[in-house]
Amino acid sequence: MNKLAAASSESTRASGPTRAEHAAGMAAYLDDGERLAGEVGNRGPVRFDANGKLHPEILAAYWKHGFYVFEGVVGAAEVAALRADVDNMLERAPVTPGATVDAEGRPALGRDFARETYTFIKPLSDPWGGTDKLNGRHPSQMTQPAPDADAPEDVVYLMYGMCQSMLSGLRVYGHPSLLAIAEAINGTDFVPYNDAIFVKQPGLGGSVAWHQDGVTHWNSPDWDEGIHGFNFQVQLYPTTPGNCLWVMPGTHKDGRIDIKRRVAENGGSDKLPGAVPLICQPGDATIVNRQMLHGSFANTSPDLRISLTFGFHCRTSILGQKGVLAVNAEDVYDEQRIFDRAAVIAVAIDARRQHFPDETPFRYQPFAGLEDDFAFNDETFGRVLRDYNTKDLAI
Ligand SMILES: O=C(O)CCC(=O)C(=O)O
Repeated sequence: MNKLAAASSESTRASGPTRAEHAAGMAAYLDDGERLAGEVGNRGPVRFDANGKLHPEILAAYWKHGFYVFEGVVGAAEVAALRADVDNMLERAPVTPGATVDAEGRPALGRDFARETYTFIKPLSDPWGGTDKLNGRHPSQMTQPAPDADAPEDVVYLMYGMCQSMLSGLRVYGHPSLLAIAEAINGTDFVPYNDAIFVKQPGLGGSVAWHQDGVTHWNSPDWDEGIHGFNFQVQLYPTTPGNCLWVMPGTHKDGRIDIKRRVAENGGSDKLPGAVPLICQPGDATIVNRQMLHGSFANTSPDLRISLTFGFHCRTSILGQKGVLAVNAEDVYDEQRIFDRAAVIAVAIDARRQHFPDETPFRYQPFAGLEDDFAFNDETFGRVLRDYNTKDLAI
């Protein structure tokens, strides 16, 4: 029995322009964004220095623009395994929001997990913009095109808990290059945030209204450009200007932005000038500073996007904070809570080591010497991985 929330649809059916009208109305903006993205650059393969640390040029480029596109981080075979596991999660979703069985009549995935696995929305809708959901951090609603007549009533928007529901998801969480990037940005004692899989089906996927992710530290005397951490997105399919995440370069330095006003000053249009699309190939991984202004449009394009999204923080940003964006708002992030959630990284590294024996595993400093206690096996699945996402460290 699900203790926290039944899967219900988070939005109401949209009635804006048709899908085709929306796509046509986006075309010039998408072209402009693609051109601007080419000018900014900030992409390439991951590179390390002689000491095995992320190359300082990449780090400097990340801190300058607030994002980076790492090309070809995850290999083709691993992407294929991730796609298969994501397909399985999608097939095993409740057949309708709140149902206990999937479309085949089998028990839906995650009905015995403590935290709901799926968020459903109405096709092409914006579930959060202009609402007070998620601390009201999406103040302005995006255009909500009307879906085609044959669109389903509800579509999966997000899936949670990839480290317990997808073996390939657990393994990618322990990817040595990704963890080395996290360490370079947030220090050797970095800690996890959460994970979510964004599902943007062609002609159905909803938007994510313009927002900044962080909610806790905007007025902190210790505020800096990295205090709210960053998110990875590992892309399983090519991403295009029409379906991808858009970011406003440099805005991680700007403090809290009046998004409502920006949209108003743009004539009420969500096509904000200056933003760039994060165009990727399968296996590319992006990093986006959680203080950046970012968002994505309803997917009226013909292309599927699946983005495995997971973030990391500096330990100092988390320790002693309360769980504003967490499942339980009263949670306090003490040493034990951080240790318990960070243990997922240690188990993920071992799951990866077992699967890719020729790869050099990442050494996660907070668990150095504790590797035997956090090897991947049935016992740690129960002790560490099961319902790990009730312990997310969200700020
Ligand atoms: O991928 C998307 O469309 C939205 C991602 C996002 O908003 C986030 O990672 O904070």
